[in-house]
Amino acid sequence: PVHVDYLVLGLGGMGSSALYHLARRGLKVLGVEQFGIAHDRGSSHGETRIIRKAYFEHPDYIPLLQRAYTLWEDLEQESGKSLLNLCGLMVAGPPEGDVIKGVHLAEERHGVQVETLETVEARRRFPGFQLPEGFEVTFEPEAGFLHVEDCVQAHMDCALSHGAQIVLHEPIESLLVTETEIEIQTANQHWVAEGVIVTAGAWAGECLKDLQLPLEVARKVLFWNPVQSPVYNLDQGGCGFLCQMPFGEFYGFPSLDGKTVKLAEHTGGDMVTDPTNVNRELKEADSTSVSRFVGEVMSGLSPEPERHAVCMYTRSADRHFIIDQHPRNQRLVYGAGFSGHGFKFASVMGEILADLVTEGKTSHPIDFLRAGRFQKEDT
Ligand code: PYC
Repeated sequence: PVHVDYLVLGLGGMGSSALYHLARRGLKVLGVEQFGIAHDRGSSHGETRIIRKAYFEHPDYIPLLQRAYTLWEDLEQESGKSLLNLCGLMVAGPPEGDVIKGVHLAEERHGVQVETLETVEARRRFPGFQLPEGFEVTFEPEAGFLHVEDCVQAHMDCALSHGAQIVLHEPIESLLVTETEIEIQTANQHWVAEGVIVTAGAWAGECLKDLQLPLEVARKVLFWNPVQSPVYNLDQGGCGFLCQMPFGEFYGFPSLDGKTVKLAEHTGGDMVTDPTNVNRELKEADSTSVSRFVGEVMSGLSPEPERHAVCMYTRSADRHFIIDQHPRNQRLVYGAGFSGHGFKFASVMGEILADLVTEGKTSHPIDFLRAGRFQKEDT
């Protein structure tokens, strides 16, 4: 086998960042990816991802988000690319729902800046949205979106300029973890690494099958629907949106081209048994709930999509990320189960995973994301 210092398995959103953080520290690192750079076969494609700090999923994510914002800005500087657009995010839902309650908790615990709008004011501010009576509407001015493929490309470009090596189009056949060694086998290569970061996205469960992580993969369809009004245009004050409806959670982005709005359902999705062969064709039932949302809420948008893309969510049992070290060998570090809300954290996840594999610890508060939480009931 060929001996390497550090190896990152999977160079999507999280892996490209981990590769960058290791290379930036002057370490010798090899990245291995089964597809190409910034590919569209996993979970980090489709033009845009939301970034926000009023993190209704759990307030413990907020310190990580503060650092994620800084690191995205640093990456913009280093790569010379514009990655982040802080156009703001409108969040709407029933006042007693998890989403609105969670936004206010973020505001209270961490002082995240959020405006709460009365119904009349909300209708005036967001004329493209006819929200149900009784909904509460918030607006987070420092939220916005990331250009997802550009972020992956920027991490890769900067990692390569710091000396990272990469091998593309090389699927893994086996990952063997013993107390003393970590071995990786592909059809053409056999490596032994001092430290390995596994960021395999939808393939994480298979790569780390000895850990029996509670993960499931969902097929998620992203839609671009034609605009019939300029109200959603980014250059006319259009913003991101996330709405908790009685029939699911829906989110989307301002129109970047003045022709379409990208939107999707965050909830639901067909289960995927083989992520390599996920169905990328549009089925009739795929657009039902998004078309209903558009029909009921977004009068300036056509309910029929013009195009679509298929990506995957890898959901953990509690929908929170799983960041940890292998119990048999602490130098095998992994980030998995990003559950459809992880991309915005990629910049800081790379830093955390690099800390864990080099130092065995990180100063970032990640204990709430450790895998041990799933064993609590047995102990
Ligand atoms: O990460 O903010 C997010 C998000 C919302 C819906 C899908 N992802």
